Amino acid sequence: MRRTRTVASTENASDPAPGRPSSRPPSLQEPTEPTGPLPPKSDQQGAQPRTPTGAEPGREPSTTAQQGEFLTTSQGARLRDTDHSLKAGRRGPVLLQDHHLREKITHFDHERIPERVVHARGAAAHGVFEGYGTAEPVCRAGFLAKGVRTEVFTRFSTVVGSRGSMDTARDTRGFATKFYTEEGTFDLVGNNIPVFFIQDGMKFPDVVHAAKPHPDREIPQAQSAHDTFWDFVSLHTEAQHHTLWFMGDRGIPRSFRMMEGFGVHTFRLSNSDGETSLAKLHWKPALGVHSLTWEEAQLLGGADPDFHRRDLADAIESGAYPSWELGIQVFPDNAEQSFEGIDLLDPTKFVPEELAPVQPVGRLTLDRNPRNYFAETEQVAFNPGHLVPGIDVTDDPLLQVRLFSYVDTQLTRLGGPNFAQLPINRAHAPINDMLRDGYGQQGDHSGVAPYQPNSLDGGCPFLAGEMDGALEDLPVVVPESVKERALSATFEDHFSQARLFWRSMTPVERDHIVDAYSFELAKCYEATIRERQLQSLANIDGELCARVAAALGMTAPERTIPAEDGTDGAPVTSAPLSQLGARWPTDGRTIGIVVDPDGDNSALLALHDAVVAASMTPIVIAPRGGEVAGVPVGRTFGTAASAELDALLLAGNPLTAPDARPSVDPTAGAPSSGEVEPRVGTLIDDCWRHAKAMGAWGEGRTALAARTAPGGAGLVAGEDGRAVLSEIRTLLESHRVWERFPADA
Ligand code: HDD
Repeated sequence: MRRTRTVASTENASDPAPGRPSSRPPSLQEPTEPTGPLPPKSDQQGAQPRTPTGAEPGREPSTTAQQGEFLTTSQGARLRDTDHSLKAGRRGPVLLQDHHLREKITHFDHERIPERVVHARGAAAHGVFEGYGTAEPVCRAGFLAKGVRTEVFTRFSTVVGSRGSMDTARDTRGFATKFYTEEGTFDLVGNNIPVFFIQDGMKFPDVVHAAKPHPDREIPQAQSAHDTFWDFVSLHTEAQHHTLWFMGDRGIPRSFRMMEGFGVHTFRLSNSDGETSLAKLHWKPALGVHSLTWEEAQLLGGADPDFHRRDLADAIESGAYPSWELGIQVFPDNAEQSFEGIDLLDPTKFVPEELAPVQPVGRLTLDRNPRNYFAETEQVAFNPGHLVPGIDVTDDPLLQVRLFSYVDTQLTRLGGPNFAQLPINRAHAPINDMLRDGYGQQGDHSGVAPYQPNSLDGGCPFLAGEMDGALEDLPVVVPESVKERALSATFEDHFSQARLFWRSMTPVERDHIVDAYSFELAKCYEATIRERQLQSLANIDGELCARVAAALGMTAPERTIPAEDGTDGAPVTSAPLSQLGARWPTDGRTIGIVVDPDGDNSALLALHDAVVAASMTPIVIAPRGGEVAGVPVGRTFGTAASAELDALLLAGNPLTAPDARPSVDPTAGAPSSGEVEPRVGTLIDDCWRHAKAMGAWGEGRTALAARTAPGGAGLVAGEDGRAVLSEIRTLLESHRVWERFPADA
């Protein structure tokens, strides 16, 4: 059946009737007069997978852009034409009366909404949370009860960059989860770092102004490596601890799937007997915590700015669903609200797991990609004030200010007070509020008495009692005090936990931290800022300061604040802070397989399938696109990049450069027969430098041996691709071949 119509012209009698071929010369024919649905393009024919991961594209109508038979206006009137404005004559002026034109352009003009003032760039997924029931002794929230499954939506983000900035910038990552529970929506709006920049929300605009691009030239984008940022953190030494975390590897995660998440603040939990505890909330990723190298992060910023977004969507689409365990650290709800000398209301402090173990209370699994980025990921509105019975806030002065900020920002960003009615923000619990009218109101409320109590609407709705699962204002004692603009003296130590973090790092992680500070501070023009920051580093740790000062060619200052390690039972190091040393599942890891299409590829399909069966993603890399032995080529030699891969396999082909093969690398010179193909050689070199596991078999071993050190760590040479893959997978469990990084480089 034909779905399109041609324009019936009333002006030119010589025009053909609708649907008939035009008699005008081809150059004068309208370019857009399709007479039926276009045939599929050649790459859409046959059984070729069309999604990036090879998953079958959705066929149901809800996954198509438009539904219904005819294109209509927003009022449902069917349209004959949507390509031509209504004009006074073919070449005449456009008529104001063209309703469809005005509607189309007006709507387009207003398609954008303000991006988030922070956390503008993000990616999200739907999923499910299942409670273990283990939280019951301390928390009565229904969604934590054993076996209860709750729908969730999680959005990950960078903080500083704009909506179009790159994913791999060095930055803190947001980790915000909306639990659509039966008792109302609970939002856990956290980060991938357990401490925050500032102790009082009053300073939030200041730290954000300092971190965002300079207001005169609006540069640099999505960077902390600039004067205003380091000016702020060196003047506000409370920011030093958080900054150290993201100067470390956690500032450049390998994947959203491989990040921890933290609620940061201390929350107050209550159980069904009304007993309260203080608690910190943690997300522990099933895949472990892993990072890019700084070089990879920078390269990906250009080669694939959507790296994290793509990684999340591809993993979910291919069935490698990321998951995290929710855990709680529980502390007695004492009058001081402190634990082992740590003020639990100070958001620049965390509690080492050695002092309070993280107890698992449930599991989050993300298993569905959003269908529409704008409707879901862009319009989702989180708020740390969205709480459920059993979970309450504390007096942390950062959290208290957040409780104001999140609703306030949505009023501008989402255009009015009814953003909770947007589908992604709608609670899954029954809603029976008395909020009325306002911009964007979708409700058609009945009744005459939206006030409480009333006698005209039968007194409805009624107030819930304790037994009806009502939110409770816990009877917390507010100590007698005076109004003042000040912080508690227990917030004054800005350095000892930063020192704990630094000392808990392995040598290679310390190297990365030194390199990061050296990079960032070298980008600051003002010497006074560098000097002041070195002073803070000296107060954290002398070795850290000396190494950064040496890299900057500056003199390391002496510490001005005494180090107080080990006081109050605080550990000097904390093992869980390091990302190294354990082994993790390899689900969703990306394996590059370099092949020569002219070689023997009889085992390639089986190898490809073995990678898929191991829940990893194979990417075949060949000199040209198309297919090799029934496997689609994912990258050509010219587009493959080490940064995109977790490991590299060199299939049993020679991978040498024939004399005639042109080199794309002008510095490589003309390769002679027998040399490793230059682009494959560069790929091997990069994978070596990025400490990727590499394997080869058959003739592929020659290429690997030619570009790597004999007996080098993380290299696997064998006779058979499947056996090599198995060893590579074991190496991948440690994420990288850490031995390749010189410990004292
Ligand atoms: Fe915030 C967004 C996390 C302090 C004000 N914040 C935002 C998001 C995350 C966080 C993950 C993105 C949510 C999304 O994906 O839509 N923010 C944090 C954490 C903090 C924190 C972990 C400290 C522990 N934030 C904080 C303070 C203020 C804000 C102190 C203001 C005083 N945050 C906002 C905001 C944002 C936001 C301006 C921007 C967009 C939005 O809220 O919806 O209101």
